Amino acid sequence: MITRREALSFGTSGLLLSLMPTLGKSEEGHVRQYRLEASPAQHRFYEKAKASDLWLYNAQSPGPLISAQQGEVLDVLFVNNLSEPTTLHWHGIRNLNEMDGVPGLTQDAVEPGESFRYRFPLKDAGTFWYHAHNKAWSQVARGLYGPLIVSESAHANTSRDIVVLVDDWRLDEDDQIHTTSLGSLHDWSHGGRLGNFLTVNGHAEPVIDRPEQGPVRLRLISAANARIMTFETNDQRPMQVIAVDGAPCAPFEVTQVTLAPAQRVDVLIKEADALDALFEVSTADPLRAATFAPKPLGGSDDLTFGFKGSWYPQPDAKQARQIDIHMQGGAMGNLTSAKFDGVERSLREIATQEGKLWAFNGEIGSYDLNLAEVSLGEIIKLTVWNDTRWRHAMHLHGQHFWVTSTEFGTEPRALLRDTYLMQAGERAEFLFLADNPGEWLFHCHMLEHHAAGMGGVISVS
Ligand SMILES: [Cu+2]
Repeated sequence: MITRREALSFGTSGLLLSLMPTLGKSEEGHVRQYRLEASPAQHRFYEKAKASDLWLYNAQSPGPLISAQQGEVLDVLFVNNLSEPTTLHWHGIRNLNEMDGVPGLTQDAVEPGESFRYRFPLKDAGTFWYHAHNKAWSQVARGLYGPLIVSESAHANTSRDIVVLVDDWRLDEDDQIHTTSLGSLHDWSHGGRLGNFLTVNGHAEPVIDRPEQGPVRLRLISAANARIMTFETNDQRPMQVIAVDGAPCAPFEVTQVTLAPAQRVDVLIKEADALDALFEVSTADPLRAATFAPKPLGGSDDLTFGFKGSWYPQPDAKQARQIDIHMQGGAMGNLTSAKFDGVERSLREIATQEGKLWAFNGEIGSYDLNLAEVSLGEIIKLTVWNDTRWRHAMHLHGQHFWVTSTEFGTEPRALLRDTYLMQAGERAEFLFLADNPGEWLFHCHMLEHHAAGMGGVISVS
């Protein structure tokens, strides 16, 4: 922890540091250092746009690309220049619990003017992202997120490796964040805050450089609050899925990729010269998300796309301890009453008086809702039943889980994920070896659903 006075003494020169990550060495190995500063900042979503007042990391949308190598230690000095407390969560990282960034559970929120040093080893290579985790439904909607790429070997961010970070913003007619609808009970009880303005890497319909020929890897990341988006390339060209939520998988071919909030999918496109555009096709009016333009390769031309196995094997389900999670609530649901702060009340009353309306096992979720006490080394099977009328992007902190589903077609496929999109009425099993000690949040990543009660804690000790 860094005190306020020390943080201030960094002054503005620290801003320059943030542009130039430094690489030091310690007994833990190489240390990759960054500085991230959360502040109100203006940003233009397209060339002639009005300046939008956002909350950003280092005044950039998205926040700066943090890139590091597997086995390194990531060391981020975080400074909060906002007018309210915040934290940073490193989504998908098998993190140290005290670095997970959940205020009130794994750390105290970082107060305005204060700093916090996040420092943790990077065990896995893959596509991750970081975002605010305090009042995330408001702070992420205002722009507090950025990409985190961990490469397997030498720096992978070559021109054959393209980050495509998508978001849907809810803007008013002056291109400002629609703030009066933040906290809307209608959004919270239905599908969450859906935006009306699509960006890729912080811009509307950007032109993205791609290699003139040969393969290219797109690292698709969704920073949307709640919208589920589907992408395809021009002419619905085949894409090979090579990693899901950061974790490499045996490659398979698709023509569309659906991304729920917080999910990542890495696709390999074998012939970059045929890649002209990316479209978002989840609505009746397909949108051009980005255009690709050829550019001669500079720097490294390395290609390391070979599948060498997943991060870790699927544990034996027969050995697993089953933990049932019954999801209920929301609009048009079957939940009439639930426990809130230990007291059973009607859902209508809890919704109107407390702004809460989603429950796990009959209880409105919070950091006090303990879903399970798990022993370190136990194999766990979360049997999750989405008994609501809505889809939910269920996210487990601290470890990935195996889930077998037909999300990518008709054949069941087992994938290692950290965020799984559950269809209404779906039952799914999340299988994992609980080898990371700590208090881990399990919640819906439709950020309004989490805020309205869809979250609980799994303790591993
Ligand atoms: Cu949800």
